[in-house]
Amino acid sequence: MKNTELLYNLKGKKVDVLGMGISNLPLIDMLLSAGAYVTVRDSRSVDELGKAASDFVDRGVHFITGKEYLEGIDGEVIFRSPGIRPDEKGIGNAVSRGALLSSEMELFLSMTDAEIFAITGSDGKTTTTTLTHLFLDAQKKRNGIGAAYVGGNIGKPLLPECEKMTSDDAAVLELSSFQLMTLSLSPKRAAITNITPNHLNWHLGMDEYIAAKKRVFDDNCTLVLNAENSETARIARERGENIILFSSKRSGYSEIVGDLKKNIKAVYLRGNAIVISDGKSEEELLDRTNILLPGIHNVENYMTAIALTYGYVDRDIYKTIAESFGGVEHRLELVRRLKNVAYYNSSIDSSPTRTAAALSALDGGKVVICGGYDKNIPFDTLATALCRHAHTVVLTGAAMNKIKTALSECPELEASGLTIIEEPDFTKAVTAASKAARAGDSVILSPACASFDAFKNFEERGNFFKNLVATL
Ligand code: UMA
Repeated sequence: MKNTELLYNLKGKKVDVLGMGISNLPLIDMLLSAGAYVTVRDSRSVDELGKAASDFVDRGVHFITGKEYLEGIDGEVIFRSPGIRPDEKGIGNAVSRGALLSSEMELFLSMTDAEIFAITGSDGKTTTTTLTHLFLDAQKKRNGIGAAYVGGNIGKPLLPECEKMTSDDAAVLELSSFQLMTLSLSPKRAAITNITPNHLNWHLGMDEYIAAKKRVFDDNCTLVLNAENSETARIARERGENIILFSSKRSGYSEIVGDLKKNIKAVYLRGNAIVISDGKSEEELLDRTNILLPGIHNVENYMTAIALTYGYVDRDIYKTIAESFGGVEHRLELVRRLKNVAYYNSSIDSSPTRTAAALSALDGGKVVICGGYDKNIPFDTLATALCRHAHTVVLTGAAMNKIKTALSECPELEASGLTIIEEPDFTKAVTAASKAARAGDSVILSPACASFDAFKNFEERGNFFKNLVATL
């Protein structure tokens, strides 16, 4: 491990940890072991934060909680949780006083020796991150040298693993715009799967959101970009070199690369074959019929992960994993077949584009359960997707009325014959969906919204749904 002294330099220093969630729990433990004086600041009380917080109190951690939790920050170093905006007044005051603003992820990046593979984007980043890790992990095991780690926004902080990492290892990171806002990376390879409006209740606007996503790459890394998304295509034009562009719609190097000529590769479909080309020759990497996961968006996820790992991974590994990988939990996860109806849990679908992608991945009649916490994003794309792909939608949660309005304004509503059922109670919404389903249909929980109106997170919502489906 390089830079061990970074952590141990904090011995005897005052450190403020903002937010005690998934990211910062192991950090607090490591700071205490390194001899720092730790103050944890969180809008939630020690009681709400639970046993982990009271255990930290016993170990000497000072807690400041409640409405004014960011007032009077006096540490030399501040570690920010992803969900806390860096421009909060209390943080700004501390920084102008000379405090260093950092994060658990930044500390990890400055301490690790592993090669970094970084993935961000509005949709598809968790599946792409998982695939990238599976590919590299299989290759490292085959070679018998090094290991592949996976972490970040996917839900696993990697800081505690840092000590055992060497330059033979790879760390695959899923990074959110919240994390990227204050991060500088030096990845070996980075990917932006796509950029569509998301988290606009947290970001000040699209410009800030896009600027955060662009922090995932530096001048030296190879950058993987989606040629079919207007924002990522714009980034490709701005950068102009050292890019792997992928496209599931166009076929052929020059069709995708156009005028960009400097060290550009393209990944695309030639018939069913996913190929890579440098403009001179094509190399076949995987047949899409080997991919177990449904939908063209999953073909795109494979294209991204293959582009990220191209040159690092033997071709047969792509095939072995494509044939066996059944998907990440809560992402179009098949829960049960009952009376010839398939029930899918896609609780991760917390944006309209994600729901649209999930719906287009499944064939046959569909009943969709939609709604949840309102992130202040437009629902017109969701309304169109529902009209095109579903015969019934069951609306629930806090955003129910907003989605209903978007549907009533959708020009395709009348011709689609979509049945709209309103059921604020989530349990009753699931029952209503099962009653509306006909033999051969799918019932899909694909909320197009975050879960925080009724659940702790999307996992809790997905598990609750799975339990309800089990009792139908
Ligand atoms: N908190 C405040 N004030 C705030 C925000 C949060 O006091 O304004 C407190 C909360 O009470 C909580 C603590 O800060 O106790 C930490 O909350 P957090 O949600 O910011 O951070 P973590 O629990 O560490 O979780 C974060 C990611 N959450 C967010 O970015 C909101 C997790 O992604 C991620 O898995 C985890 O780090 C990994 O280390 C979740 C997510 O929804 C799944 N991410 C978004 C997405 O994928 O679309 C970005």
